[in-house]
Amino acid sequence: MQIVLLVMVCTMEKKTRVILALDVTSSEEAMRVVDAAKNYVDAVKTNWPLILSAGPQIITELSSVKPVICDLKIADIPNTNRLIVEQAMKRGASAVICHGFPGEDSVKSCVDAAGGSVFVVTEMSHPGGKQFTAAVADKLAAIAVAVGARGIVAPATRADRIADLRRTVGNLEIISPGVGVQGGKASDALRAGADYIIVGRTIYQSGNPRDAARKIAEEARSAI
Ligand code: BMP
Repeated sequence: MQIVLLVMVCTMEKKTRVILALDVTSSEEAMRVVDAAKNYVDAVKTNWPLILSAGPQIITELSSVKPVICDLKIADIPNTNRLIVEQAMKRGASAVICHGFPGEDSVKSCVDAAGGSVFVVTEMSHPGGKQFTAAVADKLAAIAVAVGARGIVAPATRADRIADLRRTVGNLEIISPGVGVQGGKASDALRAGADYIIVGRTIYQSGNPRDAARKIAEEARSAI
């Protein structure tokens, strides 16, 4: 499993720049959407709706098709964070997403357990993201740098903030949700400095996930 894990971590391509947010609630639907969209996405992000409905083995199933980012938004004390990350990595996750607000020691615990492959949430993309996370986003990004995380999550709904946060994180990876239904544009986010955009409903709720993913990948390609 250790060897498989290393291979998956190393092979998240930077080709389409699209990460599919697979917030569906059955394994059948998940595999249908990922199979349709797989040629137009570099990775799949899975979150609680799918993990709770399909069971944690869905991480392993999906990882046979694409690298899987486990978006568990981990936010606990260091020991509990470590235990959560170990379970996700054991099942084939290529990366995990954690919150930074529990503090540097908690984020570092995730980084150690994931072999570095951790994205730290900064300013969140929804309107409420401005209420608390916006004010501390630069500090959260600085924690990601300090502990050697792989990257950060930054809002496509506020592309100017991606540009600000890029100045803080240097060459760490920026993955950016909020494209499509939330109002952000793939091209704006990438031009502002995102490495990847994260797209969910615009793909999985469309009647044709393959075409929807292709269109976003084309927009991404034209922006870089
Ligand atoms: P959608 O494209 O359907 O809006 O999905 C966006 C995905 O990104 C969801 O899985 C959501 O949990 C996640 N996300 C987000 O929208 N904003 C953030 O600030 C952080 C996220 O992880």
